[in-house]
Amino acid sequence: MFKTVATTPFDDQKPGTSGLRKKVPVFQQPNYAENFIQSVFDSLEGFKGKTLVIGGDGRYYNREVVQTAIKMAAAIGFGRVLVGKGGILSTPAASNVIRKYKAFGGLVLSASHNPGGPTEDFGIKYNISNGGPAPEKITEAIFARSKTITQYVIAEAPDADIDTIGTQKLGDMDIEIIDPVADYAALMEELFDFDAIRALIKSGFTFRFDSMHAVTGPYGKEILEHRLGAPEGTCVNFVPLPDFGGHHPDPNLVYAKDLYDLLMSPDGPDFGAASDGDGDRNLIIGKGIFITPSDSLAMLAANAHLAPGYKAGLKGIARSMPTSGAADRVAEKLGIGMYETPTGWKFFGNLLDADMATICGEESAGTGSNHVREKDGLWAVLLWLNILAVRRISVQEIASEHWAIYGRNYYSRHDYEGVDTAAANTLMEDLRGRLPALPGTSVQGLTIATADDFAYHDPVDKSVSKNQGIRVLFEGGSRVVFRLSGTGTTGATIRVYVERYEPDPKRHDLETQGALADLIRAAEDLAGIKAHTGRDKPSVIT
Ligand code: VG1
Ligand code: CO
Repeated sequence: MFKTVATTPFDDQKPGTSGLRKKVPVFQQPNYAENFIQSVFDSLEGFKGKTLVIGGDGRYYNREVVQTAIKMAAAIGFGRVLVGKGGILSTPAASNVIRKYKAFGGLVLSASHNPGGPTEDFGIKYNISNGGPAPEKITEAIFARSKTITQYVIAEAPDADIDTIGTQKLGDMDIEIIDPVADYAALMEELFDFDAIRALIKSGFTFRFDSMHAVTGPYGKEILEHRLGAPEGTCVNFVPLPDFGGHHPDPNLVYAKDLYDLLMSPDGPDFGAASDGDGDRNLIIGKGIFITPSDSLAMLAANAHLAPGYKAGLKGIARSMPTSGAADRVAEKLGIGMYETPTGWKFFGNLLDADMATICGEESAGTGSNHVREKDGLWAVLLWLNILAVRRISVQEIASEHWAIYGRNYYSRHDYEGVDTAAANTLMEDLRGRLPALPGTSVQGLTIATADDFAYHDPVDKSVSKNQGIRVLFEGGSRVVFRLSGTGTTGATIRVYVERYEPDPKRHDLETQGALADLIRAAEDLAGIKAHTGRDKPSVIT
């Protein structure tokens, strides 16, 4: 019942920041998904008879690749696959299932916040037994294997019934179809004070959770409306669609503008949140105030002890390098460790496993903790709700109080999307070449203190990851960071991260772009974005 199929390598199967992401038609080429999945299996050892978790965000082509993965897992010798019903598992839910059922690993099918549909994006990511994304050592092995692969093995069998909960057999392998929401919801009930949140809602507190027609729809409905008693209508866009209704399922101020506008209107709700395609990102907006993800990380860390799951306090905080330094000040005050990692959740795994960090975050709307090994959108929403339920003050008040204590890190990211790849590479190369000469010079009246290309030395496994983003630090603590995205599928995306620290409470209510204007000009002067790319403004500002 198993067959061996001869194949030839594709040269473009290098996993990026978070797995392999390509346009659907690329994945639909004969053997393309099979080659990558076989390359994953060929890079692993000791999985015979063990469990593999399979699930995805429900985007176009999800069901087809779920079937392929099941048949290949059977052929290669896994003993059991756990598959989310309908092929659905949010990324954090998949991480939880891997951990809870002590699986060997998991295949998470998603292109996250990228659009979906027949001509849009699809992706495959492998997660290891701790529930987290495979570290670089494994992704490099997968890429190396994909370049030499000559065959793959697959079961010749009808498709499994992935829409009925229960167990089926494929050869010796068990296929267990599980409820995608139940285990995750149970974990959230352990971490958070559902009674307190219920009481908050009963008291008249109103909020909206926007799933952007992506995977958190059923999770939000079950947890927020059914278990916490939020009125129907709290969850919007909660029916997952294979093309996300034609939108970018990216919870930022551009793609979740409706939510933002609602929260800025005087008769809007008290709190608004959204999540992305695969459910690992979060957008947090209070009435009249957007909380940047970097600030959200800092505010959650400062208040996390108010939730039952974190009442013992935090061991440490970790953030990606481009994320603002707001959380660093919280760590300093709490007297706990602070770790700065490259972009991408895979770098947090070791710190979480070693119990050096409890909460982690990225400026790209990713926050999470040691409860799983992925960032977790709904978790962040629930932690905010738990804090609001205990403190009974507004989001605005939490933010103002936080800035008064710690100072404010004004922060913004400017993305130049779909730029010519060669031009983007030249821009980075040019800038890299000029780094040694920058310290001591001035740009837009700002004196450069240091300039480097970030390299990470993992304190746990001692691995080194180089070229993780160019950072230019100015005297006084402001900085600009430049890096190329590793998740896009069309051309290159240049990300420019801009940050200014403002200790003076009298200057905590400035408009963000204005507060950063000289740094934004400095970034242009330093990198020559217009000269290299022809773009005179970013395509997305977050
Ligand atoms: C982006 C974000 C990064 C995040 C990654 C995956 O990567 O910047 O912080 O971890 O997406 O998130 P890049 O390389 O494009 O900057 V998700 O929600 O797309 O899995
Ligand atoms: Co995501």
